[in-house]
Amino acid sequence: MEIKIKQNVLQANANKAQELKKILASKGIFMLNMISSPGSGKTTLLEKTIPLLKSRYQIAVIEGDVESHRDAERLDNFGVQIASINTGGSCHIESVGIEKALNSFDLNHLDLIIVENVGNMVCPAEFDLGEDCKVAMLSTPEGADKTAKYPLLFREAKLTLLNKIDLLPYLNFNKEIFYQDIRNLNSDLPVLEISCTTDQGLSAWINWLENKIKNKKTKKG
Ligand SMILES: Nc1nc2c(ncn2[C@@H]2O[C@H](COP(=O)(O)OP(=O)(O)OP(=O)(O)O)[C@@H](O)[C@H]2O)c(=O)[nH]1
Ligand SMILES: [Mg+2]
Repeated sequence: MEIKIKQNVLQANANKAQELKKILASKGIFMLNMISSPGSGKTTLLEKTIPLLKSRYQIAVIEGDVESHRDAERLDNFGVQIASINTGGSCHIESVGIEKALNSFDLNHLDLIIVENVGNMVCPAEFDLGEDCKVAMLSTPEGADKTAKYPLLFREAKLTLLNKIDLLPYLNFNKEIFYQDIRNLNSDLPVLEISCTTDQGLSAWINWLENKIKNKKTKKG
C-alpha cells in the first residue's frame, strides 16, 4: 500500500515535470536543480555566481527550504527574480512547487533558472522538477565516502561540484577514494573542484553554465 502511494506521488510529479520541461524548452530557458547536504555551500555559490553572469543573462532563483526565507533574503539585493518555497517539513521540492514559482516569473525575459533544493542528499535526487540538469555538490568536510553512501544523487547528476577545496589541508578528505567512487557510480560525471572562499574553480563553473545556457537557447522551440 505504502509502495503504491509512493509510486503515484512520483508519477504525478513526473507528469508535471514533463509539462514544465515543455514550457522551458519553448522559452529557451535553462534550469538547473542544485542538490547537496545542508551547509555544503549552495547559497554561497549563488552569491558568487549571480554577479558573474547577471550582466549577460537574465536569471531567476527558486529557493527551497523546509522553513524560513533566510536564503531568499540573502539574495534579495542581487537584482534577480526570486521565488521562495517552504516545504513545511518535507525534505524535497516537488514539481507542483516549481510550477507555482514559474508562474511568478516573467518567463519571456529569462535565460537561466537555478533551483536551490532543500539541503538533503537523498530525497531531492528522486524528484524530477522539469530541470535540464541536476548538479550535485559535496563539500570536503562532509567526507570522501558520501558519494558511495548516497549514490542516487551522483547517478542522476550531470555535474558534481566538490566545494570547500580550500579546507583540504586541514582535513583527512581522501581525494583518491572520492574519485574512485564517482567513477564507479557514473563514469562520465564531470567534477569541478571549487572554493567559494578563494574563488578557485569558479571560472570553470561559469564556463560550464554558459555553455548550457547557450545550448538551450539554440534548441529553443
Ligand atoms: N571554507 C569554506 N567555507 C564555505 C565555502 N562555501 C561556503 N562556505 C561556508 O559554508 C557555510 C554554509 O554555506 P551555505 O551557502 O549557507 O550552505 P547551503 O548549502 O546553502 O546550506 P542549506 O541552504 O542550509 O542547505 C557558510 O558559513 C559559508 O560561508 C567554501 O568554499 N569554503
Ligand atoms: Mg542555502
